[in-house]
Amino acid sequence: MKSYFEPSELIINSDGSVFHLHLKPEQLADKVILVGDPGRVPMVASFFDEKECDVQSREFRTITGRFQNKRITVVSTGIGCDNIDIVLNELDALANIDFETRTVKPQLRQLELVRIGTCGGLQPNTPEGTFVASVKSIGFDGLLNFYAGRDEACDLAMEKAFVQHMGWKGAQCIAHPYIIDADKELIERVASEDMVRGVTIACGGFFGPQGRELRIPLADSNQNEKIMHFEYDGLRITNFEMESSALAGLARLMGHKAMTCCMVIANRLAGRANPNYKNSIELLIERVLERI
Ligand code: R1P
Ligand code: URA
Repeated sequence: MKSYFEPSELIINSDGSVFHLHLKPEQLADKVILVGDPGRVPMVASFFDEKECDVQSREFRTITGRFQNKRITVVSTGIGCDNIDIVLNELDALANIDFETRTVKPQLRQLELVRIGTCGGLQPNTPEGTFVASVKSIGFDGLLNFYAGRDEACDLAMEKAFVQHMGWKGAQCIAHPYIIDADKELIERVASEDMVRGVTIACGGFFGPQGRELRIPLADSNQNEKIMHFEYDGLRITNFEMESSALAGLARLMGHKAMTCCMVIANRLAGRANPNYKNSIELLIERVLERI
């Protein structure tokens, strides 16, 4: 690992905040809730007893405050694993790099990261409104493949079985999936008894990568059919979203605890969707705030 991070590698704004998030080190709590939609940030913070900061930059809105004596930061990531690369690296820098000396702090500060999102359900036990906690994430996004330690962190046997099941060989291997576990203790505590334990595919897109075909045909016309029938070690793939793999993967490599839980808003089996989900996600938010 490098011992000093040049200004081009870790960009710090003139007010001492980190480049994209515009957050300063002292504004970050150890417990962090990540949401995709910036509009979900004030929704989470509406449960806080007090707020200490509210910072907005691009799609990244951050509020830090207190919920029942717990200091919590809620931050929006926008859509996609590319944004998770920015948010996770900047949160980790805020926690573990000294901004004065631009060197790694001697003691790891471990963050607890819980993503609250929305997703598409793929199985009979994941209709609209279901809360799914991702025990494993399958990354169709490729992000973790750029980091050393990826093979040690991932479930290589399941990756092999999945690619074989999909029949994706050579040039037809349209995704090079990486499969990564969420933090087990966090899953037990936050998912508790009332969330479905699932395997989530995090896609680099909402349409083609999730098997949605509008005017352009898919490269693999049986993609979702095969995904729904994949079984490994008693596990089935339950849902599609777009961030859980990069979150679980980067957190693992950085030494943080992370998990994703999502509310199903699109039932891909039945062909139904609930676009008016915004009020019903409050129950999921309350459960995470109680348990984080
Ligand atoms: C797509 O509509 C977005 O919704 C899901 C997906 O992961 C993607 O970000 O999560 P959020 O509701 O948290 O954004
Ligand atoms: N988010 C996704 O990524 N997919 C869905 O189907 C619904 C929400």
